[in-house]
Amino acid sequence: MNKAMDIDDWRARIDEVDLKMLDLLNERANYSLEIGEIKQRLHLPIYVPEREKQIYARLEQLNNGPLSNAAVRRLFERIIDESRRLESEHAAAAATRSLESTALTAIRRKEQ
Ligand code: PRE
Repeated sequence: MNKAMDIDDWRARIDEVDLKMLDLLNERANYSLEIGEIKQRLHLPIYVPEREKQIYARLEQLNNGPLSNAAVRRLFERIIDESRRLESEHAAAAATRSLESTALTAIRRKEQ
């Protein structure tokens, strides 16, 4: 009984942390979308391996465990992978919108 209550307490704490992480992950994703828009304007590539290496090196230096550096790296590889995916999806959506608007303008001109 006590054990079960203990587990529930820890699970409640995990739920709280998960919620904070969810907010932070979405905050991070929003920042990467901002970067993605700047990159689009400047025609820069989405994937910047040197920056990713820098992020892993910094986090590995700051890591106090119990997660191993390899585990931290794996987690952030997933996060950054999703960040790149989001930037690509937004870039593709923006390119589609721009194409559609160019096509619409051409059609309207023809109709005049
Ligand atoms: C980010 C994503 C993709 C890049 O390869 C490097 C880093 C990241 O999620 O941290 C952000 C980003 O686009 C950038 O810093 O250039």
